[in-house]
Amino acid sequence: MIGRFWWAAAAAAVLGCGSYTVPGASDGGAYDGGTGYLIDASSYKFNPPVATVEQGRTVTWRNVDTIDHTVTSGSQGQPTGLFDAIVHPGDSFSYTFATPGSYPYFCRYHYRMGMSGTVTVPPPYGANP
Ligand SMILES: [Cu+2]
Repeated sequence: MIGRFWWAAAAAAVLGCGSYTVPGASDGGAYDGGTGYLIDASSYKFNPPVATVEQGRTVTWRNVDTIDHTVTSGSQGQPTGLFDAIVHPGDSFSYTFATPGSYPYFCRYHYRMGMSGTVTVPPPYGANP
């Protein structure tokens, strides 16, 4: 009974009413007013470095820095080939996450300095894990 109630509460929180109150909203990131989620690249960091977004959301990485960065899927300098973009200062790169999963990414130039992050897309409510 307790477990059942918890899931009902979680579903209500995810579905919400009107404005989105998904877990991603509390991790320092921001929705762009539409269906997108924003991550800023600056000072050799992605902010927020850990983001949780709903399936089907588009994440836009903005380079708000004065130097080039890349948004490259993979980790530890090993690209997976899912996405890989050089983003110049003032530019942005967007990717739509259609499939649940954990998506680590890094900057090719600065990953050794810790410039990396992860986008997590939880399975939709009701799906079998
Ligand atoms: Cu970089």
